[in-house]
Amino acid sequence: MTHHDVSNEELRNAAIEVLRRNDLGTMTTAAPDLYPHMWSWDAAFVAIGLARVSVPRAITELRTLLDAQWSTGMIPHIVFSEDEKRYFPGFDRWGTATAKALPEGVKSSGICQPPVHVIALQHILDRGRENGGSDQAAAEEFLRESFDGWLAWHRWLATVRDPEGVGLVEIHHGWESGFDNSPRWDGPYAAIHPGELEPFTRRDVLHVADASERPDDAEYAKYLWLVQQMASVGFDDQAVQEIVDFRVRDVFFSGIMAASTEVLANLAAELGRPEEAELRGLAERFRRGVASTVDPETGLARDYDVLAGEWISTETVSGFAPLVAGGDAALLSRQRELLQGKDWMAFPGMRFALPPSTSPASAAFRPRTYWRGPVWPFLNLLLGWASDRDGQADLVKTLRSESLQQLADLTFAEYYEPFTAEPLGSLAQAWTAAAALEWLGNP
Ligand code: 2M8
Repeated sequence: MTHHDVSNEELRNAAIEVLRRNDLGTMTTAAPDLYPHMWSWDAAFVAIGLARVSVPRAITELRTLLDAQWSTGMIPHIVFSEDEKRYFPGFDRWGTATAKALPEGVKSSGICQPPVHVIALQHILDRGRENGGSDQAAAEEFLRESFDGWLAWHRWLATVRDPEGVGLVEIHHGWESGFDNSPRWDGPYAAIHPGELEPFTRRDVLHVADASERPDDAEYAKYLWLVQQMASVGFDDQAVQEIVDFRVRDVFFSGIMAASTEVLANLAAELGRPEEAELRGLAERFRRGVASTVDPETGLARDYDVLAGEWISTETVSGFAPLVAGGDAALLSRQRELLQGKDWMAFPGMRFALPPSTSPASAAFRPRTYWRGPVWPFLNLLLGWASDRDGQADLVKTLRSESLQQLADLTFAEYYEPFTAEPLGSLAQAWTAAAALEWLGNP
């Protein structure tokens, strides 16, 4: 199936319509039914897309998220809307209401997601400056107003989640990675044996065509067990780290941390802030941390299971964390070769030359199951952004043209089957529409 007949203008209008339908006023839901709340890293990509349409509305998106920042500096992974019915686990089940660090009047989860936000902030500034006038003024004002919030967020990650300064962010739930049921986490989850769980009914499976596109029940029980463990200690950072059954140094999260902290250092320089040097140092620490995980044989970056004391070697797209982080030229060039090679973008028979979440060459590959194989459009946008930063015009061109063809089916699916391009998961997913808008650029 091809979509030659869809013009860029039609694609743009359809993407704008998806964002409009998910817009609750001051937050954009990640998807209309499956995810009726704001998700942290989705919001960053949504802001990138919105900035192509309305700079003030993009600012509002990041401001809403930042308003939910905990007093510790953590930005929570879900900011709940008033919709109590469709998503599980909701605010009540999270048990964050009594957490000391939760700001007054905010309903959020008690974990975080990768820090893409400052990259989004830079996009808002770029669009504001292109447009000039009130857009520029609003974007620059938002930078000044929000800088301390982003600084606190990055400092929290660098201290609380990397206390030993190894340059890798430790996560306490697969949900924090954003790659929920990726084979990356099969080892750590296999070691978890949930204790007594409060009973629950899943709702996510009601919103997809086929339950096998989502994680299974045993996986969900473990997800909820970890939430219950954290709630039992009031989501206190120190206590969570002591008792939680999932402690992993997440290399892809760390790659984003490195890239984003470098952008924050640039913004600090622009504002003449004294924290610039501190931020450059942090960015370098995380770049090195990410590079230190690379398996010399496969060339892919790895996660580290702290509780088991072992590396996690999987053939997932997170292995390309160095490409996001930036840094060592030889490492990056080897990684680009791998990415464009036969196990990834050039795997035989794929509908588009786009990296699947797990390599089809891996035994763990499942073409239709969520983070176990399908192609995720927002990730390709992130890889494109990093490649553009590093002057890789050819790679950007390929990612862009293949992505635009994929997205021309106008479903804006959460993820796609790599060989048939079948849209899977939720349709009208906000960050997929945002990726289309950013790839299209200004009209
Ligand atoms: C998925 O995760 C949520 C839990 O956070 C879920 O399955 O309920 C992931 O794809 C995550 O990366 C994403 O941010 C979220 C919303 O799109 O959905």
